[in-house]
Amino acid sequence: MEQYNGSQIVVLEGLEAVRKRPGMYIGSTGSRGLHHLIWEILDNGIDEHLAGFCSCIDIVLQKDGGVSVTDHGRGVPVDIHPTKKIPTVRVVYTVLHAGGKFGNTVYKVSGGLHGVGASVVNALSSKMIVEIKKDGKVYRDTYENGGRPTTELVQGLLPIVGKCPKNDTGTKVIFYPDSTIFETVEFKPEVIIKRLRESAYLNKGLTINFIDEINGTEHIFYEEEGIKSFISYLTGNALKDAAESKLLLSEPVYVEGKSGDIEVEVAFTYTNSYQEQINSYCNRINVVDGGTLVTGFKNALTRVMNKYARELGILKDKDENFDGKDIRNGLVAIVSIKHPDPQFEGQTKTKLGNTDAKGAVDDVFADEVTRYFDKNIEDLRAILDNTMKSYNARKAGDKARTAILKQLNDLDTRSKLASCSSKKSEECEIYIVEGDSAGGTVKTARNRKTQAVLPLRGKILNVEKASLEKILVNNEIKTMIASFGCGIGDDFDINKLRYNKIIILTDADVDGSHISTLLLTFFYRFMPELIMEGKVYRGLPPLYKVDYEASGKTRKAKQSRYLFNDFELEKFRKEGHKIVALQRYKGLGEMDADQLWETTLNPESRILAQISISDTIEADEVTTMLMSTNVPPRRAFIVKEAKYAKLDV
Ligand code: 1YM
Repeated sequence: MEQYNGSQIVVLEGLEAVRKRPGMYIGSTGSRGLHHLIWEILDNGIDEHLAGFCSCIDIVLQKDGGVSVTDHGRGVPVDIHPTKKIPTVRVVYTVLHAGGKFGNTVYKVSGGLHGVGASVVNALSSKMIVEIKKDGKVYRDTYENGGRPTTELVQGLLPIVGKCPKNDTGTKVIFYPDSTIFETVEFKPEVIIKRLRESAYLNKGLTINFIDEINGTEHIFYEEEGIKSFISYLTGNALKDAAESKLLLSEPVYVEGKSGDIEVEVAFTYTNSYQEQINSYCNRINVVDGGTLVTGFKNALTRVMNKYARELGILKDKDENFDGKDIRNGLVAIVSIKHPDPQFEGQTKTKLGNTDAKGAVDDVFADEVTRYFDKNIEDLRAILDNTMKSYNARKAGDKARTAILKQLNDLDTRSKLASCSSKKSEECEIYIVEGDSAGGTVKTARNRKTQAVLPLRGKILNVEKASLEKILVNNEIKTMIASFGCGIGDDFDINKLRYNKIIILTDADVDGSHISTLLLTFFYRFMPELIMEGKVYRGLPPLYKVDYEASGKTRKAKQSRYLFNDFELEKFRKEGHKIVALQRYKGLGEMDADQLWETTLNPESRILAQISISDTIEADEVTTMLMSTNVPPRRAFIVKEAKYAKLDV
């Protein structure tokens, strides 16, 4: 074992801090956090591609539970670090770097939850091996138990463990996630594949090989046309699921350019749907909430299209400009920029704040797309045609909608809604409950002052393909909008919301999750601010009630406890309690009012999962998936991993 000098002890204290609060560094210790370890190492390899030194990365999901990531770049430096006096590679893997910025490559992946650094992965691994090929030599460093070095240095340097051709260079990292830290250490190939595909689209020319040794499969990702092919992939998916969807352009439009230090790429097409979808990336990080780069794109698109509409005589002198909304009707776009100093804003750091990004995207996109349309007049006409249709439909719809909305305000909701007596929205909550019978129990059990209950009968309308006018005819939805009090679509005003929390409460079965997904789809499409502002929650009723004798020393009194999932049950069993009785709840209906209050309604003891949109593409894929009726919806796609508290009763 190595003797640690002073600085190494400080280093280990840093890594110890990561082990104590892993959530702060990788978001969670669930499956999402686990996969984050791979992205962290992978991003270092991708940085090397971006710096121009690496065209191929290999990832192997090993049978022994390890993951190996290999790039063929320069290799992490192995020389002695000027201040730390240990090999630079060991600094990279054992020193915690604030913000994860290290080295001096211009476009490093950093910000948001990314870029916490390779040392965090080491801290959360039971074992890690780093192998570097450089100058015809192979070096290896090894760590155990959260980053403790196990390789003895020779005069401050790593030992040479082999030889290789001089032109064979690169970095290989193998890590084994620590099973005492993660709730699961099982990687999901489909999650990895999705991410690698996205990486290939965002890094054109990079080849990513994925070998899944556990399932015996291999995948190669390579996208010569980058985000242009990404658009084809996204719309291709939508078209497969909805036979009636059509593309308005023969192929996606792709433009690129540079403004100062900022590189801009945009690809887009149009479908005949009512929605617009703009996915934005800064330094390959998905900026879910958009920001300046999206504003720049929208401004330029609106300006350019209006200019053409006038030149072609579609808009006359006396006509007002087309609204951006009409121009973007059916749009599917990707805006990707590379920025030397990105500022990510908002609570979740998912919005770009740099003002220069707005101007850069606006300039580059306006110039380049004008050049494109001058040569491709039929694409231009197809889009303007579509804009005109949207404009006319909106004008016609406006009248009908105003009438319905007016009627909504007068709607008598008392028949279904059990409202609460308080009028202070900050203390009020509304439970949307599956079915009349569960709704009845919730009505009995609730706190009448602050908790309102709205039982939903059967399934709500699938809103994905329906226009707003059609949706407003649906009774369940009408009641919901009327209860919330904040309007819908363009007329939505979150300040008028009557409740501080909207809590979806369904059974923990397939039907329940379908209803819950339909509701989320509705919110996502027509009241997205509800989700963005963190107003929407899912109630998590317990799955089990155990009666047990505590394994403690003195008292052997019988106790009971609610457990919320199988993971908790397994953990509880491992704790060695003697289980006397185990009850599995099949639905909300099986609980009496007291139990329901204690486990699901009481703010002191209930568990709520806040809904957030963690990934626009995923959210859109789920809503698209819902269009085809026979695909079972995936659960929990935008549910933040819930924290499972124990409830002692
Ligand atoms: C599978 C993971 O980490 N590759 C990698 C990392 C680095 C370099 C090359 C690199 C960067 C620089 C100079 C530079 C890193 N180096 C450092 C640091 N793959 C993987 N490949 N030479 C090599 O940024 O200037 C941090 S990461 F700081 F040591 F230079």
